[in-house]
Amino acid sequence: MQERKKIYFASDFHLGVPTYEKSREREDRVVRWLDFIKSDAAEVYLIGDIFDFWFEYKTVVPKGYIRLLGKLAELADSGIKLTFFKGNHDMWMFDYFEKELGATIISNEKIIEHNGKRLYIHHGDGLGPGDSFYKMLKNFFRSSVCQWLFARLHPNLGIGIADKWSRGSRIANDKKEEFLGEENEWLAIYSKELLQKEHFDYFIYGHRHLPLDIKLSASSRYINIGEWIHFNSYAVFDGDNVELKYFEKENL
Ligand SMILES: [Mn+2]
Repeated sequence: MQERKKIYFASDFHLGVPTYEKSREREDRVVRWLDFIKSDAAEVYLIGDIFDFWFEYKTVVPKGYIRLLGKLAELADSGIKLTFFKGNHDMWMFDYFEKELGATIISNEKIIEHNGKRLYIHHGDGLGPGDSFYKMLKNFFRSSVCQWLFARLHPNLGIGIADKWSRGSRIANDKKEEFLGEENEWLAIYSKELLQKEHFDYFIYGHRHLPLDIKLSASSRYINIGEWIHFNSYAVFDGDNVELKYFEKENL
């Protein structure tokens, strides 16, 4: 077997929308991707919006996603380390994946260092200039009061409301994002600000739903890992370089 040394990054599968069938197709693709990478993966980072909606009650989790969860369990049991980031769609992950998959759950950013390379990783929501309404909403949704109140609703009602809401999102309606020019890419702006204070070789985000690889300085790049409705895009770090890649591009 090949030596396991790579770190893989993917996000924004948005499983659950727009229909069960479409979501299953995507879930099957993600499972094929996990099979494809498992022989040389040391770690897999799922950096948010894996589920279009997720909420964990004390004793109940949402139905579905059984193939993905089974495959992740297989990888975890074979020694691959899993890290989940909370996205804006699935911020209500608590300890289920920690308990079942031995995964680490990250709420905000995570900085990793390998071979002298520094990587800054974040889902990408609520960063950079503007968007103060969203930032406020995010604080409220993440508050224990809000979570406690939501958990008091019967799951059929709570998840029912959430499903209705998420079906209105751009991604659920098959909208492809467009590049706005480097000067308008807020995550590039935010990354450049961070670079003033400390060095990072790579910034890796999701959330933008657009695969991007932008040079920020002579030794820093901003990689956005896109989404899996139109792109099947992911990134891989081999200990030296981060590369943006596409899975089963011929089927898109
Ligand atoms: Mn997303």
